Amino acid sequence: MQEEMFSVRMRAAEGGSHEDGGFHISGGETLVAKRSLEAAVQELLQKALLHSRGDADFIQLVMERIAPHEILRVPPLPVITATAEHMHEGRLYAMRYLQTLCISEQAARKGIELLASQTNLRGAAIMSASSGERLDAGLQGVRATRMGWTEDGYKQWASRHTIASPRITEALALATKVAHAPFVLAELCWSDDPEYVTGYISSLKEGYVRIPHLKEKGDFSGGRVFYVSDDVQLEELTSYLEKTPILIDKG
Ligand code: PML
Ligand code: MG
Ligand code: MG
Ligand code: MG
Repeated sequence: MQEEMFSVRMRAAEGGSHEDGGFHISGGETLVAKRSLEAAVQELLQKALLHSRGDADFIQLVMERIAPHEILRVPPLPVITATAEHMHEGRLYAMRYLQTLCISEQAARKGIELLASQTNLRGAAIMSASSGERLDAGLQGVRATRMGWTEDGYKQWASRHTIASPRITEALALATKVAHAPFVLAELCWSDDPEYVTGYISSLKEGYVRIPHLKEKGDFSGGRVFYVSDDVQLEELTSYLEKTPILIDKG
């Protein structure tokens, strides 16, 4: 018999809920077997409570059972770390590298400018890879959820990667799900955590490329941009990102 699986998602804000204008502190999500649900909830709760963006006074945790037969399994994207000694070099690298992934110069610039100008972005911006126009409805952002690792997949990956940490493994699971999304050409991300300056550009084509400096320490800016092709069907894309359950499995 297949094990029961649960999707867990957390969001936390300070000064009230996000809807009431609170400041976004942290979000996180995973997909785990029922027997690991308590541990997963505890880990996400800790993430919300111990975040360097602030002191959350609104924390929401949602758990939903997922039918095992609906879950797709994919291996993690390969991980590469680029060289960038400081933010200027990191952003220049990102500008150039995005263009090798069929993102126009204008869209690459708009994506970087968007992340640099947002300190309270919840969910990812959907952006046209050709024009750089933002396409998510009402500029509300779209959240990728319902993804996690299989135990074996995680063990194998962690045994081969010394960089394994909760932050990176969560980001890699999300990036892997997003890379498999219809219409998505690439993702650009850096954390809105003022203590964490490494970001990444990921794609199905080239994998997960970490860029050590995409902002300066102390900066609260950050978030995610999903670059999409001109033929994008937003409903199909949003439904995949929010609903399709994905487990990252052994490579
Ligand atoms: C986040 O923490 O919100 C994003 C994490 C980016 C991880 C980058 C990396 O170190 O690979
Ligand atoms: Mg975060
Ligand atoms: Mg996150
Ligand atoms: Mg794709």
